Amino acid sequence: MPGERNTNNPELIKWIDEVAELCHPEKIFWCNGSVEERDLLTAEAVGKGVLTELDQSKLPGCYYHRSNPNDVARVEQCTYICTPTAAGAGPTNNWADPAIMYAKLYSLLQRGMAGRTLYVIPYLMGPPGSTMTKVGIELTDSIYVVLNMRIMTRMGQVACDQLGDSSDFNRGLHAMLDVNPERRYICHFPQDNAIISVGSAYGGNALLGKKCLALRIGSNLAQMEGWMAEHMLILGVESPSGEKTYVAAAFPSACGKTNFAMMVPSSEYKGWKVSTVGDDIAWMKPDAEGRLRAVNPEAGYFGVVPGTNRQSNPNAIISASRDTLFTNVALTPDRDVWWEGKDGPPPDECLDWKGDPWKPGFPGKAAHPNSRFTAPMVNNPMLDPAANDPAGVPISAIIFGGRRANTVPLIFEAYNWDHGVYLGATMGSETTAAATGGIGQVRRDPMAMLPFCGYDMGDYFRHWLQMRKVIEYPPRIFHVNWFRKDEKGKFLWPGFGENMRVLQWIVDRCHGRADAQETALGWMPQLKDFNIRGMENFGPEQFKKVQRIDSQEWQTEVVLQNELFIKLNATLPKELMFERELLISRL
Ligand code: OXD
Ligand code: MN
Repeated sequence: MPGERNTNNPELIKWIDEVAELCHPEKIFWCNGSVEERDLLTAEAVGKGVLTELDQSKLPGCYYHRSNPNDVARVEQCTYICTPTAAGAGPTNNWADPAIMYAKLYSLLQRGMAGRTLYVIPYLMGPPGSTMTKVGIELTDSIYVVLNMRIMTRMGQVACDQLGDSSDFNRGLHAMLDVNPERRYICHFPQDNAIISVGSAYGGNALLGKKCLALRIGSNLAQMEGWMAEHMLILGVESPSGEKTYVAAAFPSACGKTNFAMMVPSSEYKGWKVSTVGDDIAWMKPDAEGRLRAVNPEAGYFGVVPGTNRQSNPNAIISASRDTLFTNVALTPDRDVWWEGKDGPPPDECLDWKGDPWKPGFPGKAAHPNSRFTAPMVNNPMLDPAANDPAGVPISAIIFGGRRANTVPLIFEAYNWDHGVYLGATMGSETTAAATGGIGQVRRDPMAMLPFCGYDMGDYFRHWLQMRKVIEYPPRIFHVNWFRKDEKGKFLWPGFGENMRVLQWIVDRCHGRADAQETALGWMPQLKDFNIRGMENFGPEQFKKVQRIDSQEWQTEVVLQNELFIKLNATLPKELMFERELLISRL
């Protein structure tokens, strides 16, 4: 029967009893992950107006959701790391004393689920049977969260089976309360392997497996257990001769990780195949042969919708064409979805993401800039055959990148691991709509982990440096910038499928085949080392521009890079200060 208890795990039952006593739900529903359960909960969500059924002939299994307009993105100002000391969280996180925060949250949660259902979601982060996989239990009063978690994780019986009677699971408690920004707290208690999130139903705040467990708690577990929890996509590249190379890449939120992870190589690259292991998170650990292996802990994509179309990301369009939830896009009268940047003309009329009538020419956007699709990864035609492999995939290259209109060249390679860590640690990017706050300012976002590292950032850098000692064959480290502009504000690099040219140089470097020139920033391809054959409007002149190192810009950049280092002064590893000195002397 759907909803019935499906485990006898004593610790789990005890914890749920305690939460039920605190929150007073009307009933408890244990999720088993079956299709029957999905259909039942979907029908209930439609009945309650939480979901709207889309045109099932066009979009089978797809539903539409509109969130509270005050709740559309991650809220970094309400996100806390509650470690015993403030130093544990470090200067880049909001810290709260665990006892004080638990007391505040418990008082908010008193009878916080009265008249509502408490759903028990057992889930896995990682492929079933993998030694890297972790079990989480999310307790939530949001049916929307249940249906999202069902797509984003391996959820239900499979997780109960992996857990057995063990007490080693992450305890995640989520309650919407009155979805009030004044009572919104996303709190992490690493020493208890616990998360409490209240007052929001937005993905990154409420789907606790993703940012909360896989990154903030995950980074703590990784540091203790000797592995790496990173905000990285994982993709495979197969050459025409069948050689397969895997790379992991860290770009800040909403900088095209999903597009890159699902890239279709441009027409020049017939016979080359890119395949997706993951689009957002990588858990990586050295294997017995001394190579770094990665799994994608997730089972779905929670992708940014605006700008997604058949040209920018055909595989995302296919992935989101069935069994997908759309959040905060626009709804057309014929129950289709629309967003800015979708293929074809805009609808004559529709309802915008707030539910208000919208027509082309209206001042506001029809879809929220951070509107999302939640799609199962099995829908992706390019899903890598090893995406469910418990052993993970061997990583040959790590790529860091940001959104930078100037200063940073298209591609260069670090001299060695420590220099690569420096490149990651000094990453900068212009802010986007994935988090609330200003858009377009450059902020330092080390390893794209600024909002996600669950402990002191200086210690996190130290952990990166330490990992080199246990990886016999470390991946090479690269830096990319797809977003450099010319003096007229036009992008210098076409991006999308043409990024395969950059990927080819990276892969060739990994296999010791491509040449490079030593520069102040690192190893750089010269024109002879980089394939621009068949490119329209991109010749030697453009290559020179997109790769240019402007010493004036770099003088400013090294000063700006130091701002974060000064903030992290107490724990910043010496190696990174030396790398900075070396860079300055090379410049
Ligand atoms: C995301 C993010 O949703 O990074 O993946 O904000
Ligand atoms: Mn992300």
